[in-house]
Amino acid sequence: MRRKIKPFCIELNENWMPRRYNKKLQIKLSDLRKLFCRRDLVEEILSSGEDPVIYEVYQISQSPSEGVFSAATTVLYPGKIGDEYYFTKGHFHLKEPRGEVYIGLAGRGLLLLQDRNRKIDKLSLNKGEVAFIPPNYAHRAVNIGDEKMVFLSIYPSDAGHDYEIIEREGFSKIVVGRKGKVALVDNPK
Ligand code: S6P
Ligand code: ZN
Repeated sequence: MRRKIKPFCIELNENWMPRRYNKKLQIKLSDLRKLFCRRDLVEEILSSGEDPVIYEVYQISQSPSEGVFSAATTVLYPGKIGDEYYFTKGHFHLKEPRGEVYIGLAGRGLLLLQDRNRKIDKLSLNKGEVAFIPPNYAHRAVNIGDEKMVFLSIYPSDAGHDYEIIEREGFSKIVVGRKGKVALVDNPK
């Protein structure tokens, strides 16, 4: 028989961090070295001894059962490598069909969505905006502002994460800031 899961509530503090979480992940530039377009600049920064934190994830994970949700607060710092804005790795969900909801809590951001045919969509993910990610779309958040971008994600706890395709192929578009404007351009890689 399936174990009964009790309802529960977790408070977010004034910085939108959950007061209780199971796991905290800290992703640094060295973890994303293959993903930024200007790998030469990444290696230059790393070889100078710096390895800036790009984002942190505070996960409220539940057991991977059908119908159960997990959630996470992500704090994505502002910055660029060359003219490419800082982003999260991005992933497909392993299990189909599993969608997700992102809720913008602070800052200015975009959500890049890529389907299995590498077709790109983009959604705005500023403070106060709620983005619905359909199943079968890889998703990546991009901070296009000067402040921390914070969002809450809510996803089926049995979704799983497939990072491999994105690590191998990247997204077909990247988000850059050029001459004061935010633009989506073809990934030159
Ligand atoms: C999980 C959800 C988010 C991300 C987080 C970090 O399905 O999409 O909690 O895990 O924003 O992004 P990534 O791509 O490194 O997992
Ligand atoms: Zn996801």
